[in-house]
This record gives sequence, C-alpha cells and structure tokens, in this order.
Amino acid sequence: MNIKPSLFLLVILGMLIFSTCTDKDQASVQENEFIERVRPVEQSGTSAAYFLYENELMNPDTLLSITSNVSDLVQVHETYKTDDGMMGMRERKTVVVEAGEVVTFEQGGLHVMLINVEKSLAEGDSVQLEMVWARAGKVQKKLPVQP
Ligand SMILES: [Cu+2]
Repeated sequence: MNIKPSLFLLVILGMLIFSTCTDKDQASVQENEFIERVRPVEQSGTSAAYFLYENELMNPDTLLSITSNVSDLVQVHETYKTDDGMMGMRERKTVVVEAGEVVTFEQGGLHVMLINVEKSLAEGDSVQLEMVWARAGKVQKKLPVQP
C-alpha cells in the first residue's frame, strides 16, 4: 500500500539531487577558465556558441553577419535584466569591437544562438561558424560541441 507514495518521493528526491548537481556543475564551468564551445542539443533545438574574437586591426570593426553549418538561423543575443529583476535575452543587431579589443561571446553575456539546428549536436561533434566583419572580412571559427 505504501510502495507507490514512497517510490514517488524517491523520484522527487532523485530529481532534486540531480538538479542540484547540475546547477553546481554549471557554476563550476562558469568559475573555471573560459572554454570555447557549442552546447549539445537535440535536433530542431536551440544551442549557443561561446567563443572569443579579437580585433587585431588598427580600427574598430563591426560584425555584419554570422552563419553556421548546423542552422540557417543564427542570432547574436545579449543577456539583460528585466524591469522586475529577471534575466532575459534579446537579439543584438550591432556588435562593434574596438581596435585591439576582444569580444567575448559567453553564457550570461553576449552569445550566439544557433536556432532550430538541422541535426542533434553531441560531445565530439564540431560546428563551423563564419563571421563577416566590415574590415576583417570573413573569419571562420570551428568550435567543439561540449556541455
Ligand atoms: Cu540567447
């Protein structure tokens, strides 16, 4: 008679432990060194790309476009705080990098979204990005898929 409720509690407990561990793992990734990567995702899902880009030119440069071999829809997003204190994200239409500066696409900041990916992306796969900058021109970036 009591088996079902206790099983149910075990499942809930398991889920709580699992989500706590996952949160810790994510926190430690953020604290540790920055890893250039694309997040794993199922087919048709949305993933994010995290990487650095250094403007090695003597002038500011503007990102004109960014495309990928895994998704037809790629957007640069920025993370921001909503009026009620929640974290949201929205598309950033213009990215400018000053001369000699590095722009960081990262979790919780500016990031690149790969929307509606054509196939699932798992650890061991890699993703090709192509940026077009106003001055630097085409810049290709190959990123590993990693959580
Ligand atoms: Cu986003």
